[in-house]
Amino acid sequence: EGVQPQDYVLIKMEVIPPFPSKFKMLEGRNIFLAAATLRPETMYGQTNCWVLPEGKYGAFEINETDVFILTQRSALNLAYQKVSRVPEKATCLLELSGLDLIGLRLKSPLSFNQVIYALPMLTILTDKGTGIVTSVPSDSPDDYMALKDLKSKEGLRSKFGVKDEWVLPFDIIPIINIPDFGDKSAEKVCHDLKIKSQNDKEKLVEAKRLTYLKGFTDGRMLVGEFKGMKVQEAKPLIKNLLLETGQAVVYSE
Ligand code: A2H
Repeated sequence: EGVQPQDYVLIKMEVIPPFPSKFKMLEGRNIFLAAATLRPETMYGQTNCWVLPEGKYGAFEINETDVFILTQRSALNLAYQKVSRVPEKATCLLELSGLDLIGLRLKSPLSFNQVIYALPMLTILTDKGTGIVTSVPSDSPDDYMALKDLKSKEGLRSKFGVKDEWVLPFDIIPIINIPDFGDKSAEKVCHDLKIKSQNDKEKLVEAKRLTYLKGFTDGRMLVGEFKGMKVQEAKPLIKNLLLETGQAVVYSE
């Protein structure tokens, strides 16, 4: 971990009932996959959620009604940050693996897609954020390549039991314009750098560097309540909207 603290927004991606049998003991509660993002202004363009198939996750009690699914490490951090009902204690109700999460139906804040699915991403780090990542392929090179891999490789889908209808109908949604990169900046940069797959680590670092800076300084919102506004002005407004409406919480590490 770096020396500078990283401030994330945890997006509460609600699991839509009926729950799978493994989740029976959580019946009657509101269950959320808690995705850590640095780009809350991109949530309009979500196409899916990412989990690490072999990752270890848990369902943690946050308060009387809410349960968050995330890594144990991040649940403990959250408890110390007093988001949890019992400060400094993280109660794990159920241990889960990433494989248990693949295929969950989700309803996520601001998303134009009303229902999205939890899908496998092989490059998720378990020592960063919550181990849950929300996918915005228009603006994130990692998300763009991981979704492209799943769409183009039938073998990858079958390996993880991913149904075609969880992936194939979900197209990239333009949400931000960047003068030099257009309305689908991640696609353009991945194409220009000739990135082959989600495992093309070095080139993806470069793609992220290019889009992240430009998106923040020159990007403009194409959609939503702050349409037409510069990304750097809209970002704190959208973050506050998500926090004030209880659709997200802050998390730092
Ligand atoms: B970002 P930083 Cl649109 N493993 O959210 C891998 N990646 C993770 C992660 C983990 N455990 N936890 C969070 N992330 C991703 C949106 C987004 C993001 C866009 C564009 C760029 C971008 C939608 N995905 O990140 O290393 C999350 O994806 C570019 C870096 O802590 C989170 O924000 O700086 C970002 O990486 C946090 O990365």
